[in-house]
Amino acid sequence: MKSGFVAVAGRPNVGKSTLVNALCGGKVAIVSDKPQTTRRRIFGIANGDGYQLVLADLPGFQRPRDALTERMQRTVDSAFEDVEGVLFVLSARERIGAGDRFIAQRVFSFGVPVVIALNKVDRLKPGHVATQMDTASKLGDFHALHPVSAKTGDGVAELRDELVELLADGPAYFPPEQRSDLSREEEIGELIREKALALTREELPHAISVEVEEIDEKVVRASVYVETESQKQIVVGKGGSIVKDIGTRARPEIEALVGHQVFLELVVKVRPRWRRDEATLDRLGV
Ligand SMILES: Nc1nc2c(ncn2[C@@H]2O[C@H](COP(=O)(O)OP(=O)(O)OP(=O)(O)O)[C@@H](O)[C@H]2O)c(=O)[nH]1
Ligand SMILES: [Mg+2]
Repeated sequence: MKSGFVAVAGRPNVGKSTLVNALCGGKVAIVSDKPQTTRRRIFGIANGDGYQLVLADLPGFQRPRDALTERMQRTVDSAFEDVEGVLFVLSARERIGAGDRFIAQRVFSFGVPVVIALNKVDRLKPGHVATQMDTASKLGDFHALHPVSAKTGDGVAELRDELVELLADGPAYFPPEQRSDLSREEEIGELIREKALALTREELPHAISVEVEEIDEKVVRASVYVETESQKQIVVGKGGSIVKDIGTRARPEIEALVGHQVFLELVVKVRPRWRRDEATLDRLGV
């Protein structure tokens, strides 16, 4: 049996979580088109013939602005101990620049193999991909470089094989049926947050958090927190239309998770400055 941990590093929004999901063959982490979607470390578990690869999906590297983002960056800073390697994710759709070089300085200093995934190569011209691969290859002394599309799955199997090569003899850390280290409540809270992120824009997505209060046979009760009354009005929507939409989108995925129909009760609440409140952040597990 081969096993071990690989940390997933990169700028916000490059597709780290989408790639972790693709590598694990199912949804582990939520995804959105807004940066700073991932707020805490999530282990995504990929089991295969004679191996267990545990991917540590992480928030993107960022400059902290408040207690929330400070904690997120601390999570990133402490995630590279005891890993067999680092998966350094870049977006081929953006200029590879100072932000990536800053992260490269860190990840190439840990003394473990760095595998670069040049993500989002779907629908890019081969010449452009080649140029981006050339730029990526100059970031540091990488172990391997894979062009991939987490979205279409192109190159993902080859990347997985590469990461499995880094594993050492060891035990399975998680039971084979387990796909992540999130609790049921956390998984459901994240699904609801994903739908709320999809329906909001600009600063609002960053001000949203979700807490699941109760899960029983028939009912899931959860609160969607924002920081101000005007944000609440937006998330509730005209006649409750937005919060209803969040629920409609989240419910099928929650039902697939728990294996039966549920009634989803969502309430939007204001909790001023929760992003700066350590007790709230403790409760959210960030
Ligand atoms: N075209 C394309 N889009 C992708 C690909 N992978 C991810 N995306 C999109 O990129 C956006 C960000 O994806 P995430 O997986 O949330 O990115 P992340 O790096 O985890 O972001 P943070 O958690 O905020 O740091 C989403 O809109 C994804 O759909 C890809 O291979 N191709
Ligand atoms: Mg993410």
